Amino acid sequence: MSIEVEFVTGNEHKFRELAAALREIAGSAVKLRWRRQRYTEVQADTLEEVVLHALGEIEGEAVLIEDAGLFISALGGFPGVYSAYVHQSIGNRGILRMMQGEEDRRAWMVSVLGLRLGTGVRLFRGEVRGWITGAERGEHGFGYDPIFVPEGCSSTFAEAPELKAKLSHRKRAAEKLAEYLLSLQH
Ligand code: ITT
Repeated sequence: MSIEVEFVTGNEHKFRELAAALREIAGSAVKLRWRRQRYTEVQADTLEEVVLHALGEIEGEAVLIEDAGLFISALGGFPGVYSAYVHQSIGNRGILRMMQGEEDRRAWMVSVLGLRLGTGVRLFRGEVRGWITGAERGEHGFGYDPIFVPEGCSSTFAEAPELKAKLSHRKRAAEKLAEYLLSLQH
């Protein structure tokens, strides 16, 4: 038996990463299809609120969406829920400028996956701690990957995609999602 879920996102990188993670964890028991669609994100205080609101707007029997973000300790958690806007406007270089001279480089990336199956809604949260580099490094990945190094490592996610596949916020959220979807099939 296998369960099919539609991942609604305008970001192909997110789809590829999540599909690969689910394949690795659940094999063919979970099938992820990509519904390439942008949707409006409300401005809210948490990624969870953004996801819950968006899930209410999107049609479908088995749909999944994700809101992700980068949270920087020295900036009080900024850009956080504003991550998409900030990346579009000032980008990684803008973040690095804001962090110039800052010794506290701690940061964390968060993924909140929202699943709606029929009328039931569930959220799955994944988090990875790390720090912000002094310059952009690496060509892989997307978004903030060139400036984020996971805890205990020395490469950015953009330099080491295998590291990202193993311990990213998205991978951790995918583990919880897969566990839930597999539990429905027993
Ligand atoms: P959808 O909303 O259509 O799913 P998006 O790219 O807008 O796609 P988010 O709102 O979840 O995705 O992402 C917020 C920002 O964080 C955006 O600028 C992304 O590029 C960035 N981001 C998300 N996941 C990331 C990751 O795994 N590594 C680096 N940056 C990431």
